[in-house]
Amino acid sequence: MAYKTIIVEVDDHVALIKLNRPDALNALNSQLLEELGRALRDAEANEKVRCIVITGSEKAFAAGADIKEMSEKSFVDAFTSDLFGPESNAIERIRKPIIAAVSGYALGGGCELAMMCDFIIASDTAKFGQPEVNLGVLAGLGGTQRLTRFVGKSKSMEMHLTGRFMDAEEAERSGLVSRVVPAKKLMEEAMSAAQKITEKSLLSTMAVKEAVNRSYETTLREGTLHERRLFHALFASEDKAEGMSAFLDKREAQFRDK
Ligand code: CO8
Repeated sequence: MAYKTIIVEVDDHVALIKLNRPDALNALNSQLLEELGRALRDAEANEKVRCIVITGSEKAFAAGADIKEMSEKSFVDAFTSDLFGPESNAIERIRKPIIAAVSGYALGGGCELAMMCDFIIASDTAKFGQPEVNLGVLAGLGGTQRLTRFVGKSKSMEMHLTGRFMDAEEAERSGLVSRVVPAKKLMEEAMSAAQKITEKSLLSTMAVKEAVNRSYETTLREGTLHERRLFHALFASEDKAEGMSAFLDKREAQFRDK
């Protein structure tokens, strides 16, 4: 289906979603968010797709929610339409692994979108920030919650209260991104990580995503129990038998997601 604000390519079991509003530094307007949600749902439903990569341009992953569009909304509009609620739920519901490949600005909703992905690979030009305070508001897509879990209270508070940007080196040091790569190699590295994920059993990678995300929602005891039950459940899969036999036979496993 045709998209106007994103470009979607599916190749080698990876769905690559490129945010594409170059004139507005990929600001997230309602059309882009609707199209992104649709593309994610399509990728989730497409049996060929085993991993998703979301990226932007060299200059901007996304410079936040579209300020022009938001400026026209009242409290009543935002509250009654639950502004950004459905979009946020649509991304959270995706069970296949999602990588954010971030170059340039990832600000406000852009930083929050990157944090909603399962991990972030950043180019050395990346800049993260939650500058909503400069607009008289605050983060609205989970930024106060997720950034705090990633980097701790002190740094999160400072970022949200002052609106300052964090460069890629600081983002890696603080645990916001999994690693930093040279800008020219960003897509190669992100696609290579995605490719590695596609070679695993989808049953395992979906279980990993579910279990790691559970660590944010529950106690250590409940989280480890949940992990163990998923571990036990995978013993019922053909892929568990194949993975373990392949190791013992000293050959590559051929997973079939069964
Ligand atoms: N919304 C709309 N348009 C934008 C946005 C934005 N967030 N960011 C940049 N643009 C537009 C500019 O208006 C400009 O358009 P034009 O050429 O027509 O004037 C074009 O993109 C290029 O931008 P600049 O000329 O400003 O480029 P610079 O290189 O000088 O500056 C910056 C780059 C520093 C990124 C600057 O553009 C900037 O500060 N942007 C705003 C960043 C910001 O405040 N983001 C937070 C927005 S609020 C938010 O995200 C709330 C989250 C709530 C949930 C979101 C769910 C999706």
